[in-house]
Amino acid sequence: MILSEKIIQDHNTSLLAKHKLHFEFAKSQINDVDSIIKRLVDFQVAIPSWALGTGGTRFGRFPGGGEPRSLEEKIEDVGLLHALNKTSGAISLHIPWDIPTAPKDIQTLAAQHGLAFDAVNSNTFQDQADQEYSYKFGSLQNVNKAIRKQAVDHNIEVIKHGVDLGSKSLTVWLSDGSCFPGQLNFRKAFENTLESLQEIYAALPADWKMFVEYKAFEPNFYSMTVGDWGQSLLFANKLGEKAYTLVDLGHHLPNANIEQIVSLLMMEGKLGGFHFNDSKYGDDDLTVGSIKPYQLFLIFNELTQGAQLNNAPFDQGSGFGWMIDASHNIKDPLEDLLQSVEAIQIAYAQSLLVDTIALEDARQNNDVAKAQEILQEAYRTDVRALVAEARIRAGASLSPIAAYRDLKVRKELISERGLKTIATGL
Ligand code: LRH
Ligand code: MN
Repeated sequence: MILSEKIIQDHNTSLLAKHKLHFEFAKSQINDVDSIIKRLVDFQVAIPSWALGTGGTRFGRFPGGGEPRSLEEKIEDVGLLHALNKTSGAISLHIPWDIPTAPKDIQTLAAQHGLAFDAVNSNTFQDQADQEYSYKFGSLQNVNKAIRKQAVDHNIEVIKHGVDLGSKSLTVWLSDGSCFPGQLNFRKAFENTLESLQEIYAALPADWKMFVEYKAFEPNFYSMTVGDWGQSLLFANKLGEKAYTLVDLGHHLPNANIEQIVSLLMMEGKLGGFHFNDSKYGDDDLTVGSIKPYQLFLIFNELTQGAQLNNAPFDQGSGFGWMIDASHNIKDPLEDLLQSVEAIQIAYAQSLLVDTIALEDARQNNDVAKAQEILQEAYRTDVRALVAEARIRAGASLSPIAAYRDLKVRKELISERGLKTIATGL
């Protein structure tokens, strides 16, 4: 299914008058809206290929129909999202869930939908049918050298797929760790993992990056070998200048101060990118901004200020990995992703409103209440009209969810693909 710009423009017609009112009011409240809108138009978020179907838990999975049956149909679905918001201009593949058997055709198809390929993801947290050794007791950390080699070879194969598609980065998330005290020699596990990552690092093309993604727990529940930002940064620093830390918002212990982690990783120049989602308890992979929107704003506040301090803007082409990593148990996957992209754009726009000079001044005077007032002035400013204006200037929908529903996209996908289709992924 393709959503032409004409169909979307026609759907915008009935919404334009109300938008113009909101936008005029926003312009009366906010300085220099045009530069903010330009940055919103330039800011692209990558969609995970593994989150285009209905996710599930060990307790159950309730697919909603019309799910993509192939990589081609997944690219089509990301194309639908990008047509609706012109902010989903990249797809992040997970191997072997989405092996591009005909990379040239896949690249052409993606280009037809205006899509690029962001980071490719390896998978040594599941055993594949044709696999010689099991990763039950870990992959890159494993006490058995042959198993570590199997995992290293897989990551090098994933890089090859990425090169074929024009991707420029590899994300390595390891489920490695232990479930019981005494099970693991932590130092040996770290050293084995580092040695293995160094072999993978050596296989990276010159202009590639490696993102080392950390996670506090699950599927191991006593220790994770890349368990927090400190361990990930240790690996990234030991590996070299092409290695960075990737922050998945759901991978922290309860109440972790993620915005402080982001600030320090920006300071070190070792923040590689994000897996955006939201959570209340664990790695819940919920819609971005659905549980802790203020935390998302505070994270973008550190990103925006960090970029200013580093004099390294983080818009398109900055090589940052801006990716969503979510799992849709009860929402329509495409609606969930549209809401997530919107929440990211809103937090980014709000962060651009922060009066950083006044904020620094309040901080220098320990005027804590004033500092909060300055931050919340930005957070409490309604920027939705700016985000919507950025979309129509990019040829997209004023209201992606309304368009998605009014144009009966899911109904059309079900009639094309059927009710019982299951997408590869989590
Ligand atoms: C692990 C993770 C990782 C992916 C997987 C799909 O929880 O966040 O980024 O490989 O989800
Ligand atoms: Mn992730």
